[in-house]
Amino acid sequence: MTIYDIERHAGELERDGYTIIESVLPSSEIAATRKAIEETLASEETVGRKYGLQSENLRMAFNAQAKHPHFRSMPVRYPAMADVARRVLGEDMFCHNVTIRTPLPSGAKDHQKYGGNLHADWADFTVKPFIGGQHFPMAIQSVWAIEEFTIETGGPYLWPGTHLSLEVPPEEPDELPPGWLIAEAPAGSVVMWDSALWHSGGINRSDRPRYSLIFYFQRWWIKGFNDAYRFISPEARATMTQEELRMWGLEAGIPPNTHFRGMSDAQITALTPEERAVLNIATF
Ligand SMILES: O=C(O)CCC(=O)C(=O)O
Repeated sequence: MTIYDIERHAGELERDGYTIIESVLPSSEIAATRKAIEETLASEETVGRKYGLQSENLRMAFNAQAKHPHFRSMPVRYPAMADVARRVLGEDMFCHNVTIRTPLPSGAKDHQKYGGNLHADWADFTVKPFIGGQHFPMAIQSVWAIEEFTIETGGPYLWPGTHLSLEVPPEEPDELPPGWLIAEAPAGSVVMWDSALWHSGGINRSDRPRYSLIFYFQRWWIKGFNDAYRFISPEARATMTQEELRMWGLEAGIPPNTHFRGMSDAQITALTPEERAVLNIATF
């Protein structure tokens, strides 16, 4: 089993704003993930095309954790990325969303807000509150390479160090600002960056889709833009392990400071609905 140097990756993330963890996924996992991506994209193709989520240049699906069981368990089965995120964002961080992002080999991209434009992720809470002060990491984007990332396939453009600039990048500049690199890595690797880092999607000039999954880790106390509880059906939730429920923010990773803090899972499960309500354990 590969042992990852979590401290080194967390240190790079804090210093440079990004880190690359190479060859995390075995080839069998890459093949199974491509299949799950294709199935999910195919099932939404009609609506996705109608509303611009799928085009001749790009195929995307948000909240894939709610759409296919394969994606829900990935950050638990391959824990290095969550370990790095925990080291930077705290033990109680959680995964807010996984997006399927598949730039197609058309040699072009849509310069729209689907990762094609220069941006920092969710600058309203990752950059703007800190302007005039000091950077504080609020969230981490992790792009899992389900196809190799090269200049040809369209690895992401990153601007190292810009997470500390306390600036939101210009959205549609005529020319890209200097200082970028293209993140290259073998299939099965993961590129992680501080959500405040300036970045942009690359252009796929190869002959195959650039499959990727984008898992977004954030601090527990940020509400974010979706509610995983209402996306993942009760039937799907019932099949998830405790660790998966915590990973997706469906259960607190750190127990709240209330009456049931000292109780075991078995004791909590045995409580009546009335007792749960009195003890402030969510009943719905
Ligand atoms: O897919 C990529 O290479 C970039 C994705 C991106 O810009 C984002 O997730 O914010």
